[in-house]
Amino acid sequence: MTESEQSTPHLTLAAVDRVSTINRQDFSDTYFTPLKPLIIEDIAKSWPALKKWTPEFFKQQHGNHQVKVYNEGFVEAGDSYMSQARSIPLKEFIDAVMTTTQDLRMFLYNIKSAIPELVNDIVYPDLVDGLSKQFVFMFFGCKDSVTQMHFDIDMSHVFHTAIFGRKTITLFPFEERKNLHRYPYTCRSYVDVHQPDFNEYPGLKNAQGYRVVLEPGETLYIPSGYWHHLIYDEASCAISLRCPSQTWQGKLQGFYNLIIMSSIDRLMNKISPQGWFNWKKKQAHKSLV
Ligand SMILES: O=C(O)CCC(=O)C(=O)O
Repeated sequence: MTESEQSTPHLTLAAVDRVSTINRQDFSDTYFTPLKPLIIEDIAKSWPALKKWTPEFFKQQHGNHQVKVYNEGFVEAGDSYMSQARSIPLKEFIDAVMTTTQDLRMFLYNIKSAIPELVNDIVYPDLVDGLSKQFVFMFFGCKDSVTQMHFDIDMSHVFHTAIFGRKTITLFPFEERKNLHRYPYTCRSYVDVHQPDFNEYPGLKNAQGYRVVLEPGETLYIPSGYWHHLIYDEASCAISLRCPSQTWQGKLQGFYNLIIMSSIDRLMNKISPQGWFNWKKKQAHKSLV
């Protein structure tokens, strides 16, 4: 293990490289093409959002919007990715964020379609081509929220900027799916990366990943297909900008995941929720996927 690596009992986690700024060429050569994560400290420095977006601002200016909120329920048998949501006014959610500690999050909230004026408070970085202007996702949650280990179904590259609130993020390359005991036909793994159980999930002993604490104002580049697990160390609001995978392999994988894999999972969840979940669990424990 090098000096930059940390380890919880046997989990091998390297530190993520960190720069204040980077030019397009260096980013492409060292991180984007080889799919290596990076923290970029200054991407968001000029974003009005950094000063303007406080819980109070959202409550005062946009409190009457209905928003979907998620909790740990979306890991239960029979639930597809993104199920188990309930809808509440944003001001009610903000009250929960400001006064409680619990797993309660707005997840993949597209500000471009929901509150388009918010997009004026961010500035698209000039690091890559093809950043989506249509999908500008906000992730907003109470202290102690947890976004469980998953990879993004469409295999996009993600630039995740913390507007406020600190998060601890654990990352693994897509190729570590066997070691993470992926549940087949899903983009989910149920391993606990903070208290790893090597008896239940022996593949974890071989998994090679990264861990980073993302501070407010910093941007984490999450390469296409990377697994990510997030703990909200503080009440937190973040924005993810995304662009499609540049490789044919990534594009095909994204197409397969979205059109075929998720349809099969949804169908089987309807036909036999518990049976299907048990089968996936068994396969995941065998590490066959
Ligand atoms: O911040 C979160 O809770 C999840 C972020 C995420 O999964 C993403 O940006 O793709």
